[in-house]
Amino acid sequence: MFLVKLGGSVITDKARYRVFNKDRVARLCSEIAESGKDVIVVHGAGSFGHVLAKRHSLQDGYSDPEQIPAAARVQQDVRELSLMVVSELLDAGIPAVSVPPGSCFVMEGGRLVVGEGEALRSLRKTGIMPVLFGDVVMDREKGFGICSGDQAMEALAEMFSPEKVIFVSDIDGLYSSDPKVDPDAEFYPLVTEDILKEVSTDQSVADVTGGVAGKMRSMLKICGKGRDCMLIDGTVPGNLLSALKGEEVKCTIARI
Ligand code: IP8
Repeated sequence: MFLVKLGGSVITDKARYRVFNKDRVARLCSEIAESGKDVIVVHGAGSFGHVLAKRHSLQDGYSDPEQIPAAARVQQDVRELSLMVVSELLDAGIPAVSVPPGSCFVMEGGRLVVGEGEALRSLRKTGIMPVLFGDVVMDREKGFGICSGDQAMEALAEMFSPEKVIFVSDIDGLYSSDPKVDPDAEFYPLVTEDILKEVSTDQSVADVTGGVAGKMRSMLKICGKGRDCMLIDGTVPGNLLSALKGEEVKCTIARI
């Protein structure tokens, strides 16, 4: 089984509130279908989640009644995004259903608690792909918090032991600094804990879940079980298909 995260930067315009990149998502879903692989898709929130979450500090948990309408609004926005992603999967011929983490699970101290995941296992047994995503999730300690799609990836990797894990982003891997502004940025084909400490990872717009550094940390956690965990550029047509088929793709691979 393959675990694929479609990052918020590829499926939305992260700088513009609630702008969905329909054509790109349709293409990525077709690549998944064409690969013929058994895949679970998780997706990020992009501008459907991060813009309002940041404005109302939802990632820090409940502190002010003023946050409540924003928490509900973000849940609504990311559900709408998820339904659009699932529509593209269905159109590509993949039976899929959106499973909102905020409606199905809780968090404890900022960590997602999935438990046995009976519903997820049953969906898969039936041949339906459960699609999780970055969401506002109730937290036993903080009232509520933000569960990133990366956290959902960690939980699913634990539960389903995928043979390969692919993070699809708008960049082809980890750099020493932001390659969009620094032409001398060094590319890292491999990331380890030590490399991550050296790197300036302040490379994202309105992002409440840790940007590139957070993603690399998740990748390092997931790759610990003898499986490839890679970050690829999903803006390049064919990259996801190649990665799923095991062909060479420019990427950063996480290794412990
Ligand atoms: O885009 C963030 O999930 P991510 C979720 O996977 C929200 O980091 C609601 C901001």
